Amino acid sequence: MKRALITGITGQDGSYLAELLLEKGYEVHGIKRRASSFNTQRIDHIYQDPHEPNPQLKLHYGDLTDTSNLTRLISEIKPDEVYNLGAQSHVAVSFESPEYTADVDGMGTLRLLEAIRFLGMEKTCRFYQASTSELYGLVQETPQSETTPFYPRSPYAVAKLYSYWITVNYREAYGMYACNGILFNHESPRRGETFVTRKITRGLANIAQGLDDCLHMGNIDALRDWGHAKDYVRMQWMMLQQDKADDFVIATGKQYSVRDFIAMSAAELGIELAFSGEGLEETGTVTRVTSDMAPAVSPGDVVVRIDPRYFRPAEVETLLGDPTKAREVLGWEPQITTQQMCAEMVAEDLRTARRHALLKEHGYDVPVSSEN
Ligand code: NDP
Ligand code: GDR
Repeated sequence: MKRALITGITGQDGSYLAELLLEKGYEVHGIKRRASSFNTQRIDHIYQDPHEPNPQLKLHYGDLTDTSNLTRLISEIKPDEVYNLGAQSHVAVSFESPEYTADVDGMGTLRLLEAIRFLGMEKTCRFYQASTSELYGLVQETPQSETTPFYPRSPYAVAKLYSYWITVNYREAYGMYACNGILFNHESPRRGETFVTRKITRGLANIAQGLDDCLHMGNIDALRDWGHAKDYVRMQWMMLQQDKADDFVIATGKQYSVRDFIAMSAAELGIELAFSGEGLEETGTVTRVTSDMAPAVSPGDVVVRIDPRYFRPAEVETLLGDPTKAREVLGWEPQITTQQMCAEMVAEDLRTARRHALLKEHGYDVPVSSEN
């Protein structure tokens, strides 16, 4: 039986990857951070009572900033595969906390690689690094492939650039089986609420049910290549099953603007939108409502406004991936389209919004979050 260690197991990708590896018969170990409230919601459905005989999922407290903790865990667990998915993963937040982001997203990777090497496991333990399309930043060619030059545009991307190269370096210097997956944006109903797709699907579902009245957005001209997280974690596992370690771009090869994604999500709720005005004055107004999923919305309602607070000091305007190498070498193809992913996210957020609307109608408190 293979043993895997996942950093970031409580995040979007970590939860899907843990499911996949359990299905494949792995013993899965995950590092979770100590927090003042529960942070395991995404993996609660696969939690196994440690008092039961032979649990296949085991959680350990730890942190990517803590060298001795990581070294001890790797020495005790002796994993065959390490998936480094843990990160301060929000690009806008990295401008607010650049040093912490560098420590976790850059140095954290070095700590893991060095622990594997120091423990003499460099020939037995395979390593996956969660690299990112943000490395391309100010893009030098379109579409972006494994050979496109990098030009990072945020403290997050600069930290991830270090991790990309230190992973390549440990492969070349010590013969480690270490891979970078250069993943383009991928989403799901488990996506963090402050990333743009989830902010949109959740925000519009709340507006449809009368729990909110407007979405406040940043740069809706930004272009992204959005896939489904389930497809992308499958590829993370595939990358560690090859004869030779290598780096791969994972993307759909299709591009949409944030504005397109807003319109696509609204359409899933039976809301037709028209955008008008320019720059900070642009708004999204309801022109037609064609279903009973949005009882609180009427034609003429302004449901999208621009708020400069969500603009970034340096923006990544356009990303479009070329997944040819993944298709040709690994036989990987995404199975879920951007539209299908959007529909799944809207359906899930609508279910929650309906539940909250019902609670509100009967005089109960509805959970609200100040985060956006
Ligand atoms: P999430 O933000 O959903 O998950 C991040 C995970 O990292 C969480 O489990 C979080 O724990 C954990 N984490 C944060 N800080 C630390 C720390 N100091 N020590 C240990 N763990 C920590 O991200 P995703 O699942 O979306 O992404 C997974 C990885 O892939 C990340 O590295 C991200 O940068 C990268 N990536 C993501 C893409 C995407 O589109 N989703 C695209 C390309 C790369 P907690 O739950 O406690 O916050
Ligand atoms: P990104 O994802 O920065 O690409 O990083 P995000 O969803 O945060 O932004 C995508 C684009 O949308 C624009 N945008 C907004 N973004 C947010 N979050 N909130 C808004 O209100 C808003 N309005 C417009 C952004 O400016 C941006 O252009 C994600 C993360 O998962 C990274 O960890 C990962 O490495 C990359 O994807 C690939």
